[in-house]
Amino acid sequence: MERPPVWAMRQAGRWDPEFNKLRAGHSFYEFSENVDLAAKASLGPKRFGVDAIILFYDITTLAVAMGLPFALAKDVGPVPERPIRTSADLNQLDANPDSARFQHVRDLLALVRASLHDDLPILVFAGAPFTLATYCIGTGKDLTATRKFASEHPQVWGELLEKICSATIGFLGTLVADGADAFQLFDSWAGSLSPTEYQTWAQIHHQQIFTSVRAAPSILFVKECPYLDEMTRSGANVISLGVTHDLARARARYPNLVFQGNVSDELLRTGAPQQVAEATASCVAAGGGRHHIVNLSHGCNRDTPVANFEAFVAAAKDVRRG
Ligand code: 1CP
Repeated sequence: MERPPVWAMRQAGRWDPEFNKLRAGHSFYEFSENVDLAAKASLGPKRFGVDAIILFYDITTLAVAMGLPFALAKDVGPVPERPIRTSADLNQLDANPDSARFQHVRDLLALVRASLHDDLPILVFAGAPFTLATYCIGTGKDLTATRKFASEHPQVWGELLEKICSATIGFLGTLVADGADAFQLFDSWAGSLSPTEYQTWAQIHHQQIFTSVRAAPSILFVKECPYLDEMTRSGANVISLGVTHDLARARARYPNLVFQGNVSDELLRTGAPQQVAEATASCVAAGGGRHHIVNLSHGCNRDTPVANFEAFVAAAKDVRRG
């Protein structure tokens, strides 16, 4: 390929009217565990010309497989039926769930692979232990509440991170062995941690996961992460950048790393197609044409106009001709 590939985090989602049609009338987990529907959702963005398909499930899918059921609360996000509080709660969580517990994801991978006939690579993903743990204790991106929990229940918190780390290695290792072409680790909310918290709650787990799952290329995403050097030392092959990072400078500093990003997801939500096209062209130029995946700074927002997503993909693909 003579141009960098393009795809977007959350490329399948509520910004896409075709996705909403499919999703109507189903609860989130019922929908994502229905292999036919989840395959259609995963494949939907293909019509926009993206260069990879991301399997449709959620970071909480693994927690469900570990034994913690979730429901999707409207306008909030995933909420556990019974948040983890005590070591008794923790004992209910399986750190090495049998792969039958996420068989629907394995079946989804097989079905999407059969439908694609090797046209496009398939990406799988997991939440990193810190971000997934915040959902398991019911705090999500409320860092003050997460810190309070961690200081009041240090042992439960530490063991929860360890358990999720172990389950994540098993989950991603299984999907990669099943034929996933690359995997992404999302530590969405770790970018707001202090340096010490980042080290103990995020970085050591990233390193463990990237050291253990080596059979496919790996991507690390931390939303607007101030610790870029730490990210580059995580062992991931690809590092996601946000709007607070300078892609050209990161490129010069780490010539051999692959960078993903960093067109503003906010611009896709609020800008005009022409502005999106210009920002995407600048992003491709800043990436230098190699070792770069054109992507957004964060997931595609639900209010993103379809015309802007189209402009993003088209501009990424047009650059060499322009
Ligand atoms: O009704 C719906 O369909 C709900 C929206 C939604 C979607 C489309 C949720 C609930 N999950 C998903 C699928 C999903 N989640 C994908 C596959 C789609 C694709 O990429 O094409 C992926 C990669 C995720 C990952 C995910 N879920 C992350 C990490 C990436 C990120 O954006 O930071 C996180 C933090 C979640 C939690 C989550 N799940 C759903 C919502 C609304 C949220 C965010 C809640 C919050 O903001 O706290």
